[in-house]
Amino acid sequence: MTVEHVLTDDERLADLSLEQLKQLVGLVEYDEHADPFPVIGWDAIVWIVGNATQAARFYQLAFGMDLVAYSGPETGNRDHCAYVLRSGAVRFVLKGAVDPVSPLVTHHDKHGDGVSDIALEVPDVDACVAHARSQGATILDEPYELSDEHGTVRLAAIAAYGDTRHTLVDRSRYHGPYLPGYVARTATLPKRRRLFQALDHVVGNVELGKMDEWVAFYNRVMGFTNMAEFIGDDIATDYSALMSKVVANGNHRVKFPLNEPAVGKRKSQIDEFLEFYRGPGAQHLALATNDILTTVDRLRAAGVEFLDTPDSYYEDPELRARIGNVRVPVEELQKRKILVDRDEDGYLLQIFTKPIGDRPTVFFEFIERHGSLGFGKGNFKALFEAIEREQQRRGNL
Ligand code: TYF
Ligand code: FE
Repeated sequence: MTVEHVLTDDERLADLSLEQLKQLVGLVEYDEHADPFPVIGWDAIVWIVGNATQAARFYQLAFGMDLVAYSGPETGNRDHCAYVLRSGAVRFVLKGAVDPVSPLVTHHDKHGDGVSDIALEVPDVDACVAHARSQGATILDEPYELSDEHGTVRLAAIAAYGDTRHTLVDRSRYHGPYLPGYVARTATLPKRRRLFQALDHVVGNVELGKMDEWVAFYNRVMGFTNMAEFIGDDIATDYSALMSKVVANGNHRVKFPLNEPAVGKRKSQIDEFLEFYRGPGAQHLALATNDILTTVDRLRAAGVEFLDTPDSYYEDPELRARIGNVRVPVEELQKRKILVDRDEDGYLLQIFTKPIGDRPTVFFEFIERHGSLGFGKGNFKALFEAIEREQQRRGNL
């Protein structure tokens, strides 16, 4: 039996239709009743940063996100400031320590700015935790509840790669702006255009030899299945970069590519991440947009820097023939350094930022899907060469 898709509250709030969402991130139908660990979708990406007050401004001013909630000393939270931002169905929570002995200080000291929690919305927290425990997962927080005048949320947390965690959230009985402890807060900024509508995938970098272990973790503990795309030894040794496999939840809203470094002649980009993040962690977040040209123009105008793509990429006759016709002339993509990939199902447009913080660690991808359910495998050579040029400029290659 297949279950019809339904939109999550966040997607409905963002005025997305099911058709739009299918196009944006690629959804599939599946039998939820056979799923040992049902996941509705993303709940939030929680960041720990050195200065949440300034980072929140950056994501509002440059990424066009909206401030929706806040927690901090003014609301009785003496440990840290936390800003909740939205763009379409995407929710970021930016946390920065106020108390000099906050546990957030330890996390930031080790990792720099980064993702601490990839939180997922689930219909039954207890069932997920029971299954995870039976499969040997580390339960970081046993199921617990938080309540305020807006209702009750049930949560738990399990450990993922490195210091990354998955908080599991049942917010079906809650109607507040984020979680109990947060107050609704908006900012009076000029009206900005929404630059992305949904989160497409979050990539994890793990140590050499650990990729298959983490794929098995997501298979066993969270019932995720493997997607077709993978990067094996062939690409790894040719481009000295990485090996990669992708797992997804039942409906494919949540997709996790997992990378490990390849042993090549040079220092892999994944080794550089592992060195500067001091261990495994979230490498990039792919944000889905239905107008990547405008998104890139606005981001560039706000000072966001992207990886460069040489003109030879667009002039390559083999690539031209392979990608065929896309919705705009290739020159429009070339002007903006946007990459194209095509597979049996359709095509996708994508572009990658440089690392967004001080350390050469986490960065963003913007992606516009037109049928393709892949991750841009055809672009790996051009992309990895661009990443290696940056690595060289940083003196890490
Ligand atoms: O998510 C992916 O798999 C693609 C490809 O350092 C990719 O976006 C993989 C590794 C990387 C950059 C992009
Ligand atoms: Fe990606």
